[in-house]
Amino acid sequence: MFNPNSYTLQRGEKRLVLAYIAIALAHLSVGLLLGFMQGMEHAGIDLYKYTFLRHYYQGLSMHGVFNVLIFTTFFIAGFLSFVTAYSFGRPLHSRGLSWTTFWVMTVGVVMVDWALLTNKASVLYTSYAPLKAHPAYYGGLVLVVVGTLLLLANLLLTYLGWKRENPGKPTPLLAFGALATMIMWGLASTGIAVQFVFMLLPWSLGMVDAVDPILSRTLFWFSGHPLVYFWLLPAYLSWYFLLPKQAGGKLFSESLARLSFMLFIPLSLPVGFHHQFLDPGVSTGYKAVHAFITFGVFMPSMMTAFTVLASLETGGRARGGKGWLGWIKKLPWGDPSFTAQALAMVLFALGGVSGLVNAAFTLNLVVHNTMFVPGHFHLTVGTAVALTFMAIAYWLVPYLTGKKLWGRKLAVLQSCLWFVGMSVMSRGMSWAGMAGAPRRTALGSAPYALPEWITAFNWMAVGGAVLTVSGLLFFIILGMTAWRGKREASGGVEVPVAEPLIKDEPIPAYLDRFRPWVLGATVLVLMAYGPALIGLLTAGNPAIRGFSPF
Ligand code: HAS
Repeated sequence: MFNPNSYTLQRGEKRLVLAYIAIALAHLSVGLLLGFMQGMEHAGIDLYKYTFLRHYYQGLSMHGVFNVLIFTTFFIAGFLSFVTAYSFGRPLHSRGLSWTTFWVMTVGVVMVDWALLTNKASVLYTSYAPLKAHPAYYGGLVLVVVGTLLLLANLLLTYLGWKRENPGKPTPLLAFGALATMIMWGLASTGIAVQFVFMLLPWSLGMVDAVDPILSRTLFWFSGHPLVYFWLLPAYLSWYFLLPKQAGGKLFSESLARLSFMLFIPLSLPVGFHHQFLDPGVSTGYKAVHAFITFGVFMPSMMTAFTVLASLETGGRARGGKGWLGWIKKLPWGDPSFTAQALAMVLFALGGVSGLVNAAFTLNLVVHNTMFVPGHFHLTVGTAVALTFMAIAYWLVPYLTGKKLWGRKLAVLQSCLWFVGMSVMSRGMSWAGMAGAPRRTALGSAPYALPEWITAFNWMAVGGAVLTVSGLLFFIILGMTAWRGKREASGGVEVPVAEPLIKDEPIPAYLDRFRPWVLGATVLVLMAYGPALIGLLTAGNPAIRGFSPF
């Protein structure tokens, strides 16, 4: 159901969203610079010696945690709080809970930052045992996850309040997308909750002597794969429910959009073993089940490709586009928020293809733990998600600050540079990976580097340099917007809520009720993980004492 409304967020609500975004972007800025240093290291130029960082692995740990854990989670918390309040036309259920959530997450981030900056948590973002970090690192990450669960509680309470007053009405689309994302994540987070609270934290505090690395990795990937959809779904929310309006068109199909979000709830979870195809201790049968379901979770993304493209076509045609492809030219390429998202989608299509390579049981043998995998995820989280969040910032920051976006043309250039830089860098990564170059390795100083890797590494360095320029431009534009942006009511922007093409399309109840999908997810998880987990728990695998790389 289309639910246009003119709810204006209160000053305090805007401040909260801005605070989340500020912390997210502060971490992204450092994360991007560290990425540049990594690219240079692979090309043989060691910049770490000019900084206070001890080594490549400290920089890599910070790069991963800052970009994919902190930037994403804080941006998502702010953005989903915003769209939920906006589309329900009311503040979130509890202001106290909203601020408590923010402070719990912020205290967590301060602990994580301290541990990383002091080289006490150089264990890379996957926190694999037997690498052991300082307890502040694990404790801080637990607080960040607790914060996301508090946010879920607040969104659910707001939803229930709205439902009581609007019986029988379908949930407004923006809030629906936010709830589906958070419900999926609420279920998914149980894996790392158990891993961190009952294994890694007591182990790093010295309360237990040793941990089972395979069990620990299995719990991590139980949450780790759905985590990528926790990053992706807010971008999908923008592509489905906001971008068509920015293109001058309509949402092609409300039912398809709802079905796609709902499918992510059961299908995101039972796929974690596709990260462990090469791990011992997990039966081939269960790995095959997870591989099969991975091809299932590919489907809602294919539905998204179809629906979003069709929605953009309605925009291009409404703007006078003719012929099979002529409508593409008519899209608003001068709008940085549109252009950034359209380019993010183009690269995401390639990210999807490389995901299929990873997911194929046999091809995974060739690419696992090689540079091919970073090639994949810089197209997905590094572009589909990060560039879309930048695009959202281009209208959301002006809306929240009441300052018009500074340097619109420069912002279009920034999006194009990101596209070019990432195309070149991820091409270099995939190429190097297929030639056997390992990932997560200080390759610049590796004596075994093969001559055939060199050209690919140079592609990575050139792409990384272009990306760094794009990142700097992004921060200059937002900084100038805050400092010199012309004051205007709501920053001169309107929240671009797209209207469905078919007005008042009847929505089947199963596309508006979360309960059956949560039940389906629980059953699937029990089937796909239950016996494998029991096997791991009872196998008596040797627990390993671990060591701290600091
Ligand atoms: Fe992945 C590893 C499989 C999606 C992130 N993935 C990773 C890692 C990360 C990551 C971070 O099966 C590394 C983890 C680590 O550190 O070890 N991934 C998949 C599959 C998908 C997938 C099948 N991944 C993502 C997303 C991520 C992400 C999304 C972040 C946001 N991934 C794997 C596997 C591994 C893996 C294995 C383990 C590898 C190993 O061995 O370690 C699918 O969900 C992808 C579906 C995507 C599509 C594309 C749809 C396209 C759309 C755009 C259409 C628009 C167009 C343009 C064409 C089907 C929606 C229109 C524009 C106009 C203007 C006209």
